[in-house]
Amino acid sequence: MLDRARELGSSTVWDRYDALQPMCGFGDLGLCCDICFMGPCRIDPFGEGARVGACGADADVIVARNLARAVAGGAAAHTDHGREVVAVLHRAAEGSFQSGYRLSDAGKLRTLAREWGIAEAGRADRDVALDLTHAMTLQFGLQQGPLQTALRAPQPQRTRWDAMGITPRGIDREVVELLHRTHHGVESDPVALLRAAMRTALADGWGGSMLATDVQDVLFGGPRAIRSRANLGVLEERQVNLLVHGHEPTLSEMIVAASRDPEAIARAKAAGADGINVAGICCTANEILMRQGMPVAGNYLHQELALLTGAVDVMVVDVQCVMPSLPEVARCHHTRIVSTSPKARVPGAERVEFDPLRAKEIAHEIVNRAIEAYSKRDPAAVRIPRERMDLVAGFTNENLPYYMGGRFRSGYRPLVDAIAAGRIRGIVGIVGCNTPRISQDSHHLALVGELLARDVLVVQTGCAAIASAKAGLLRPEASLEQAGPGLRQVCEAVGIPPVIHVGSCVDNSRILNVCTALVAEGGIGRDLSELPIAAAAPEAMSEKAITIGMYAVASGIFTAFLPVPRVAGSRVVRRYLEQDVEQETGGKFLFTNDVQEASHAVLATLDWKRKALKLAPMMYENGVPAGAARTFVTYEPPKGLESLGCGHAQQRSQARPPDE
Ligand code: XCC
Repeated sequence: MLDRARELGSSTVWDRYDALQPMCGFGDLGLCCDICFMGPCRIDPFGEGARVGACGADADVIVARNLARAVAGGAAAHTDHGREVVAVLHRAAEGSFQSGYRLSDAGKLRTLAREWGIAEAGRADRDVALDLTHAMTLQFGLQQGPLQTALRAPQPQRTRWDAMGITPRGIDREVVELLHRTHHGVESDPVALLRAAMRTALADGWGGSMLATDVQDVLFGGPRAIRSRANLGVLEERQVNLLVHGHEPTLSEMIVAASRDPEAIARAKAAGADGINVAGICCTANEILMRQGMPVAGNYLHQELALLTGAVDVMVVDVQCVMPSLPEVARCHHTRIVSTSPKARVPGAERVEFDPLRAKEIAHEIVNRAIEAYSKRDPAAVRIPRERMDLVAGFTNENLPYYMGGRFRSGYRPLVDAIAAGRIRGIVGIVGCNTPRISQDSHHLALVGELLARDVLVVQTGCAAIASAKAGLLRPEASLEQAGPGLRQVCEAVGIPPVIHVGSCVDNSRILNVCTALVAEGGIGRDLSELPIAAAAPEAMSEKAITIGMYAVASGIFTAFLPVPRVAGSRVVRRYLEQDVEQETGGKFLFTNDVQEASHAVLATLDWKRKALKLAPMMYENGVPAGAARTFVTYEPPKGLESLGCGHAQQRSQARPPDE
């Protein structure tokens, strides 16, 4: 597809990334502060440059503040998504579900109502939904907590949060307070800032994201294991191809329904197509995959490549991870980009503004545009790569017990027994994005492959799950090809893939719920921090990724994060997040650019947790090679920005003042 881009004279994210080299070394280390307008101040605590900003902020404060702002941004994105879907369910219930939305999982609605203390027995679904969504809406403006869904966390973890003062008090409150504390001249203690960032992240993972998952299940149905396909080869040469991209399923679910309408199909046929093919990119793809089995065209770095095929008639985008370059790339062909969210306009794209009360009508309008566009497609310009892979997705914390234990032994006991007996080493959640800084999917696949071979069950969401999907790791047969002997036995016995796809990025909340259920099952840890589990974001790109990492660490989970985020400029920040925080939350980060180091550290963590729990030795000798894992983090300061190859520092030293 990159060759095709060159033929078409189009540039992609990789070209733009290359054109930006060398990137700012100060920024990369987290040492550029643009929080007030005295700056931007770029400081160089390791070399001969300024050691503090104009206000006196040193490297530790600047790095912590920048990181905390990223966490606030990520939490705002996820939790605002949660707010949106709660509002859609509420308005749908107010209008007695005339708008086209319906209650697809009344069972989950009632389970949630009981959890939230809302009367449900003998009441109509609509009334229960109204009360539940009202209570959920209040969680965003809550001032003193508790967040209802955060009460799901095991008590020992919540006790740690209380002791640290990081129990989230309200979803919006934590985002706002973090932005306040990072404003010029407020919080100057880097560790206090990092703790505040964890509190905000917890309001996302155990708050806004968890609400999003729950409400989406109620509205669109709790997922079940479902077959589908992934990669650019899911585009169909002889069908209208409508790609949905972004994050929120409120419109994309309606588009799927509209594409199945016999009248729309007849119109597509009248335009010369064989049918209508709806597929997705990024997390909107994951949402409609999980519930509807719609194919996935790719993860984050595939968004432009899909357009270059010339086979996409309409790409409809909502929020998050949508490159502003899309209309420009789409110009090579007949492809129409349609932006829809009131929060996200894309210059150069067509506009159909989403309104939940007219969702059905809007979905039909978009399908019609795709049919119209199809008739303008140039078949000679179409190049669809043949690659596409079968997959099974649709796992959740609610249905895994059934798939693991079967109808008569449904529960987490079989999984817990397999871990305790040393058949499965542990469970690792691998999540997050792609980035042009890393060859696409290479870290994901290296890490997943290494862990599977060592009997680790992998649970995935987001673009990480799509990377595995494209590589065939979401097929049950993958356990024969890639899993170690213990994991293979379990996967074969119950018929699941060795990599479990649990949904979109907000569905990381499902992973937290699985871990909580494992604690409740008993026998492999009384707290999340004791479980033989870990997390990784091997190709992190977005602010949401660091927010997810923060709530994983705050939840007691060891988390490998690659590439190193902008923390390298501060020893205090690195020492706290990679070492000291473990005393407080039970979890910690490993920041590295080396995927093998990440896999060794993850394996060593699982083995260490197993040993502490006195679990049986692993049945098969396939652990991390002795001495391979880094057991402690060293904090060698960089030797000055010049020696780091910092392009801007070099440019600065060579540059002449403007008046010369
Ligand atoms: Fe990252 Fe979350 Fe975006 Fe994919 S879509 S690039 S945030 S993994 Ni969720």
